[in-house]
Amino acid sequence: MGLSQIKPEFVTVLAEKQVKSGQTVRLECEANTEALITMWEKNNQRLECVEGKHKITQDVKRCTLEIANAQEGDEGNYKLNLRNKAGSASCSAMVTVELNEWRTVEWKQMPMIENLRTFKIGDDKVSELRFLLYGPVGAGKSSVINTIKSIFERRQFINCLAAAESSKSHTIYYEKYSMAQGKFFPFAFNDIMGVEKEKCEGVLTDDIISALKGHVKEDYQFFSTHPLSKDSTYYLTNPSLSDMTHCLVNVIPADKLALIKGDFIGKMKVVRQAASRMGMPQVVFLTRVDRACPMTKANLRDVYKSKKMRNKIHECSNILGVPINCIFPVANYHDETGINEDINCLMLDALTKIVDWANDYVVKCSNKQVHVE
Ligand SMILES: Nc1nc2c(ncn2[C@@H]2O[C@H](COP(=O)(O)OP(=O)(O)OP(=O)(O)O)[C@@H](O)[C@H]2O)c(=O)[nH]1
Ligand SMILES: [Mg+2]
Repeated sequence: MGLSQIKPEFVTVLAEKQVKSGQTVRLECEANTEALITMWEKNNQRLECVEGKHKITQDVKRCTLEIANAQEGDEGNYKLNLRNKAGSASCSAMVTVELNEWRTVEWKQMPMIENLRTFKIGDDKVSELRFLLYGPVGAGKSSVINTIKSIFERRQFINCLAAAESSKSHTIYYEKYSMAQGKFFPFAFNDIMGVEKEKCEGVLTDDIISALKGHVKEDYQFFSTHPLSKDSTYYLTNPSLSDMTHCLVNVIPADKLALIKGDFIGKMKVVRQAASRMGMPQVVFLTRVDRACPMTKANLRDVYKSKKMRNKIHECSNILGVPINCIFPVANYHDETGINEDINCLMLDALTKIVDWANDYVVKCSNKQVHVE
């Protein structure tokens, strides 16, 4: 029997490839016989060879496909079909191309901590920059506060009660968590009741807007049934710039983006419009990244290399209408007992930016006040 009559089989098969963007992918395998007709496919379609990009070679029984300068578009399932008069065989492999890091983070915490420690607010009358955390129930608002406080205290902080998973908000009081240690770290975070899916539950939009304007006193208990009344002892009639929120932080769980819709987005838009009218900076902390992306869970430093996270950030931007550069994926302490520098750095990177933006807002407002006086 001539060689060409042997039914083709693979002696070695194509192997899955994961390469960095720009690298050359080399797919190769060996058949049991020569003089074969070969055909390469990509995603079940005949591969259209592009000069300078694809190079197909056949050296006796060895078949090779090289893909130069791999880019995202080169990803896919590559299949090699072998054929002769005696029969056919095929094998395939996935090619994935890692993204180049599309945002960089300084993975050293001390320079960022030092920078925040010595931060000077642009108006002497404002002792703390105030951030209001706002978002769905169980988004990780309280956990963000615990994580930031843990960074500054250099030990795990759990006073801001984070809850087990539930559909009802665990946080119901308006509480302020100051980061200040003496005159250092002049930042405060207000924890607030979560927004629930149902119309009549969770924090009311009017109350959030009152909190942005500085009308809500600490320890006020939120009610889903009625907003804070102007007659209440918890209503601050003439808030100063220090009482106001200086940056609205929308906290959104990356692993539950699909659940954020309808009524809920409507509520968030009203709040965001109110903040926009005040000229207040607004950002998104995209939490629970470890639950949303296995690559990020395996190594937090890959968060800006992960396509999944990039897609989540784009999806979040589309849903909420917040620009991409105002969306920060963050990880919170949740099951760790020790301090983790990567968790700290990702949070500090976001914090460093929002502190500057909140300070710009304070300076803008205090200039306006001076102008009016
Ligand atoms: N895996 C993981 N879990 C997180 C992360 N952040 C928060 N969690 C968990 O998510 C759950 C809800 O977190 P909370 O901080 O209580 O959320 P919240 O937004 O304050 O919730 P309410 O006050 O009830 O509205 C808790 O079980 C946290 O441990 C994170 O980055 N990764
Ligand atoms: Mg909470």
